[in-house]
Amino acid sequence: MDEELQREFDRVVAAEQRIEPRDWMPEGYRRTLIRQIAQHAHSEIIGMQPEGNWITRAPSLRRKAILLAKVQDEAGHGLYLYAATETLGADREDLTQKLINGRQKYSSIFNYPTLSFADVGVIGWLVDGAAICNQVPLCRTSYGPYARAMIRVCKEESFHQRQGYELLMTMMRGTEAQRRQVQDAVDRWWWPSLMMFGPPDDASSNTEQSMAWRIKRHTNDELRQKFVDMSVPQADKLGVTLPDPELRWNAERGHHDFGTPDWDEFWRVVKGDGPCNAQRVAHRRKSHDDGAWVREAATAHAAKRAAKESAA
Ligand code: BYC
Repeated sequence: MDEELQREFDRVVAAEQRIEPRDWMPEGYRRTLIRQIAQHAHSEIIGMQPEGNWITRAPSLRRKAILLAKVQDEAGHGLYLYAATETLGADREDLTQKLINGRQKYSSIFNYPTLSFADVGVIGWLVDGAAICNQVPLCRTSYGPYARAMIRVCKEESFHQRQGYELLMTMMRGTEAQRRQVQDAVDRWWWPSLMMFGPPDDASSNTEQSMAWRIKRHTNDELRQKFVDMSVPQADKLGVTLPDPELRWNAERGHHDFGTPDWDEFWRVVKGDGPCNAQRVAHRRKSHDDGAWVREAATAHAAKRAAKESAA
């Protein structure tokens, strides 16, 4: 029986059809999806903090409204993704506990500080740009609810990226000090953005199996290369220098060559020792605690209603 179910699963995946919540799936597939989607959800929720830092200090009403909308979108992305994990049998409260107890990961990128308003623009351009590069292929991931969530997420991400690029264009047309601020932000965010794609393929423990299951559609290095190739002309147009002396066009490969990210730094940040890890998790834990009364009130309300309905 199990063999038959496995054959059907393999057939659906190979035929580029979608596995749905009601379908049989190997336990490892379910676990891998919960791991990846939960990390993705946590990243969206933790990712609200670095930019949220600038909402009260945005330089104009227009910039504040844009930033508010973007940060709210991220909360929405987190919710779709937590909902997708629930279709796999995960429990959202359990995932939240794992995040605030440091037992589940979120993207390394959100452990760096946002030091100036130019960081808001650079996060939009580079961080959301990297997110799009990584997530557009996930619209074709083999698990239906994840693939469908990604379609909407990607539409919103592309607005996020454009708002960032437009902000930077505006600053680059401004004063010399503003241009310096943009360059400084690019210098700080470039390498961490390359690290978002995960470790090099030969150090990526999950890629091979995730590619076979068509959860991942490209390897970490393939997507990182795509991102570099995409960003170089954008940096040129913006008038900033990407902080990599080894970055150059390789006509033979038809791609840019580029330097090696500091993988020791990456693993330190992933293991919890980045510039803002402790602060990000503490903030998330406090928000969760502060929200306890809302959850209690909602649960009490639901129980009362259920009691009323059953009495009626
Ligand atoms: N940071 O075998 P690998 C966003 C972990 S949200 C931390 O290659 P995989 C946005 C990895 O989990 C951005 N940890 O893993 C939000 C694994 O550890 P475990 C998030 C990382 O899963 C708000 C180990 O290292 N995007 O863009 O095959 C505002 C070995 O790695 C990282 C997603 O989550 C990292 N950067 O590939 C703006 C997209 N990289 O779990 C923007 C969905 C790796 O075995 N996720 N690790 O203990 C994916 O596409 C894949 O999970 C990854 C990693 C490419 C990220």
